Amino acid sequence: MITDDSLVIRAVVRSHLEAAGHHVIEAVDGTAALDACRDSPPDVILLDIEMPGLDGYEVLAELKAIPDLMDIPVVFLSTLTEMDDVLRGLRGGAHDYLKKPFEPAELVARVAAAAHVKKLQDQLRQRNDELDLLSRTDALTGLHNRRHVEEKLAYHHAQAVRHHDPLCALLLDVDNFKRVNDGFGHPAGDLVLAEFAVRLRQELREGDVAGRWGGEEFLVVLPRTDLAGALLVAERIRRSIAATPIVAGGTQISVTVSGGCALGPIGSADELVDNADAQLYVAKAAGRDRIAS
Ligand code: GH3
Ligand code: MG
Ligand code: MG
Ligand code: MG
Ligand code: MG
Repeated sequence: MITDDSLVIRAVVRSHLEAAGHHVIEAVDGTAALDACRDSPPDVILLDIEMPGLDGYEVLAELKAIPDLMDIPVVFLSTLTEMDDVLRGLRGGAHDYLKKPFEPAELVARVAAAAHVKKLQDQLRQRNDELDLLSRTDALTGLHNRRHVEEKLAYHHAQAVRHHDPLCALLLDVDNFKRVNDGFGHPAGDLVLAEFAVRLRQELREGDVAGRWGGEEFLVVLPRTDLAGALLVAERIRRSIAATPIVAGGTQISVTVSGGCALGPIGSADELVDNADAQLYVAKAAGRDRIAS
């Protein structure tokens, strides 16, 4: 994006950059530039300093205050050629500073360098997002891992307290899972857990949270859900598991699941899970393949 109040400068810059294969958009002043950036952030911003309204330094300061825009490289393009002007721009966070009149080849080269920085930044950000997701995900089931589901629970518990909404925690534990491992092998047990997670997810709505709590234990957080609603979900999950054997390694493995359901918000998120755990124990003691609340 070229931001300059001079139509001639915009046209000249555009023609050089387009000749070099860039797609160029124009902004006639600082306000227009900020609006255009919010709409669709460019890879590089060429920025005049002396303009009516916001000057280039002010535009830069605004950009640096907007998280989504702060990493876009800004290249000043100005008739201000004093070292103080240049330093002010660079210290304000500009990527580069070019003086007018500029050498077209130099402009193109400096814009290419800025675009390269932007590309590396985007790759870094994407890689970070991927790592972030991995660090929150249980590798076997693809569900949230324990740490992440604890964070989600804490968040939804706080929301429920604030908005006086009901919230339920459902702790699920595969019945006699040791027998699955003993009878079919640990890898088959893993496949059973993975398929369990698939069926679990199928029964949940958007906004419900499911995580792997431990080996063959799963925590489901049901925001804005009362006990009757939670029991409907829990029963659906229980039936979906019991109804159809899981095919693992060419064999059909029949499993059931028990669940403990607790209504909140009560004291703390931990207490809510403790209550669900106590109910899970009740379900197990009562013969398994059932939900207690
Ligand atoms: P209960 O009905 O009382 O829950 O009986 P259970 O056999 O399911 O309970 P127990 O806690 O005695 O055994 C759980 C088993 O789950 C033991 C453990 O080896 C197995 N397990 C835990 N994590 C995994 C896993 O990631 N993969 C496999 N294959 N097995 C696991
Ligand atoms: Mg100007
Ligand atoms: Mg268990
Ligand atoms: Mg156990
Ligand atoms: Mg178990």
